[in-house]
Amino acid sequence: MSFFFKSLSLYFFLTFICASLNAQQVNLNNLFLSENIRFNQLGFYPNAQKIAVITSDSVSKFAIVTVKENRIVFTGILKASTNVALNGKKTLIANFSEFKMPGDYIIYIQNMGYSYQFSIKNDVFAGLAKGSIKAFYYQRASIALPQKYAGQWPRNAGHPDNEVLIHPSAATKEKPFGTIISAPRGWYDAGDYNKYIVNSGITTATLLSLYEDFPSYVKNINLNIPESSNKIPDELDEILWNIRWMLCMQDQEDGGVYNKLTNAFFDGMVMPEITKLPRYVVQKGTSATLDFAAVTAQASRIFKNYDKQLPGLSDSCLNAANKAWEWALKNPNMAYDQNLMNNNYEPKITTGGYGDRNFTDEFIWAAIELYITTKNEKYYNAVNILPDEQMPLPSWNNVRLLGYYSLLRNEVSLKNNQKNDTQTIKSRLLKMANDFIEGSSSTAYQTVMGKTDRDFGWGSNANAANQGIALIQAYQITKDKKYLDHALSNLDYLLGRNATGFSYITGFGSKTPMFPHHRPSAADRVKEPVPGFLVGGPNPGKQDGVVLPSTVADEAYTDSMNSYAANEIAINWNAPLAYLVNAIQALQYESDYSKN
Ligand code: 9MR
Ligand code: 9MR
Repeated sequence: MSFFFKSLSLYFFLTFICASLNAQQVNLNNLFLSENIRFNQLGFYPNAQKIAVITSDSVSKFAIVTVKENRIVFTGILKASTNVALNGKKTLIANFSEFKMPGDYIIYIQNMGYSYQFSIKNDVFAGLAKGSIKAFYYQRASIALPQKYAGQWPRNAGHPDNEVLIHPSAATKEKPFGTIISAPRGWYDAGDYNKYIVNSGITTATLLSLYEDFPSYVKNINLNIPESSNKIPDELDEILWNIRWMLCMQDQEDGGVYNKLTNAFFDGMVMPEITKLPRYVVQKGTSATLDFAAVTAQASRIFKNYDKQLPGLSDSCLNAANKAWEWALKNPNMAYDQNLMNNNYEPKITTGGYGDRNFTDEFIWAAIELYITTKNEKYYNAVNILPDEQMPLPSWNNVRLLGYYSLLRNEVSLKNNQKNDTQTIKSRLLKMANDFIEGSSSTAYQTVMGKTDRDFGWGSNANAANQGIALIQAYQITKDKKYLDHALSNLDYLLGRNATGFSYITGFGSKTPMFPHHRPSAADRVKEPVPGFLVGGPNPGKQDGVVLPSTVADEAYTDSMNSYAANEIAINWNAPLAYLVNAIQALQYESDYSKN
């Protein structure tokens, strides 16, 4: 055949292909964006489950359409959910897991409109994985954030905290009321500028655990923070900012730890450097002291690997942990009751309480961490590690599982006595994970989060993340992929597959919170809020008195600055988000979600 004929046939062949594809193009010009199409707004790994949920019942088919040429590349039938959502209505499910081609797409639904854009690619959560940890840098007290690291959100230093008053509730013979101590650094707790040991405990431990579970992955995370060029992983550098503060919160005299470093009352919605109110450390407590012991014990074994770069730090942490433990044995029941304290002392303190009355879980956690680090069984034997069969999801006032997770991740180094307990914990954890999974694919949003309205209270989004962490622990001990799939379903929830259609993380997604209850974001005059923060999320409690668009539990959310009960940010909510998204990123190749 001559060259001419060859080209001619190629020409006809191409025309034929183009014609048939052209026929599958959609004209989006007269159509609208529809917020009724709910899915993970960042997107999907090529081989992972891909689900969108449609909050309507009058449509029947969906198509996946390329962003560039509006070409239809996949079509499917919508299926009604088996069960109704918390609002009593069924949803329609678009499952396009079979479609695996990397690219940028929208979902198109005839008679409805098109969705926000999303990507299918390897590493699809890389930006969020970093951003969720970088958020902690933005929470740093006592240091300026220059543009070089803070990008669009630079600010001056606030709260040096090098002259902090001993509050009368914390006075001792050696340190009477008015004594000045120095306790700089640390992360601001949340939308407010105070620093609370109890909440720092679970936060710091969750971030340390990310490192302990995935060290080689975490070592490669570059956060662009002032310490990025040293020889320590950036995540650990960021954690150190808080640990160095925590260490200052221990009274060297007796080992007890102050509950918090705080103003007497909340600041206005101003930048950190504006507020010059006196700062106090208040009353020591059993929760604070045991949480401190657990974190410093865990930190001690992790930083042991960096003894050269941080001489003495690991040993100091362990000494501090042991002294705290001894204090708690002598003071096993010192609750932080802010109202009671305010009856007895001036000035009255009205900032966050984090008051806890039950210390069983804190004793379990601290005993386990000290035991794992030292291998000294006196810690382990001092408490009943398995007092009952309960497996309460971690929260600031319930930290038992933090200890259990540590036992599982350090199992190889345990003695036989503890190995029996570890077996028991394993089977209870799997039961917990199976309970989470059960029925979740019959629900309206096909996520583990939100099966019942009990999932929704102050900081409900952190529940979703902590359920995800429990499922990842189940995956780690079984390598059964269903656990990881369901952990991912909760990340899908947080990023948009939910009853409000918000991706609940500032700066990550198409419809994200613009007005979080976060003082720097409110006061910095930058339009976009500081990025990488998980807001508290749906909470029908309305403790802030702000009117919500709905009383249905999973719809009880508003993107309003005044809504601190649904739209504040907090370090103990960001840490489980950071764990969840980074763990999934770390596991994407071994689980085959992504392929090299
Ligand atoms: O800003 C405070 C927020 O961080 C707390 O979570 C919340 C509940 O303790 O309180 C917020 O402060 C408010 C205070 O309680 C009442 N007056 C208005 C304050 C700012 O909105
Ligand atoms: O997260 C805390 C939540 O569980 C409590 O119900 C609530 C009221 O005590 O306080 C929340 O924590 C806030 C803390 O007290 C002050 N800083 C902001 C925290 C997040 O809203």
